Amino acid sequence: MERTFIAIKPDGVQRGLVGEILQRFERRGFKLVGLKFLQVSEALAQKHYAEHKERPFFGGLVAFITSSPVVAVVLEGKGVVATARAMMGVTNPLNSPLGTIRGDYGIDIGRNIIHGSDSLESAEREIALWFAPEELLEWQATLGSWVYE
Ligand code: D4T
Repeated sequence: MERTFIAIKPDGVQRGLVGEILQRFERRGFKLVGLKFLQVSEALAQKHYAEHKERPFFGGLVAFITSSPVVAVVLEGKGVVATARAMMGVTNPLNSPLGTIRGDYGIDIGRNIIHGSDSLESAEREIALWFAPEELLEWQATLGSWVYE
């Protein structure tokens, strides 16, 4: 089954949106397989955002993600990579439709509340970066047959 990596960024945590955001994914039917609350190190932030190393906003991005705790999540389910991105909205919250997480709660691009892997390859890389294998739980969700036919 497909897996994705989600991070509720410092602004999402500080604004008390952790429960609300996790609830949206749970209610959609996606299964939690990893969940932790952490202070992101400079090294992890730099690796996570490595693709943006040359961009002018890179320094600010690393400073922001390390500024206050983050909730790291691995979700599992059919089509979860693309669907989680659709539920988040687009990078700039002001351009995100109402009903999406960024569209409902954000304004500025540098305070866009949540990160989600943008492809299966990114998901695999990010899950390995943020979680040790033993932190990902294999468990049977008994509601599964009420979510999948
Ligand atoms: P993340 O990676 O946080 O899920 O965001 P996206 O996948 O939607 O967008 P991204 O990788 O292009 O940007 C990463 C991160 O950088 C911030 N950002 C982005 C910024 O502060 N200024 C900018 O001009 C851009 C393009 C927001 C998200």
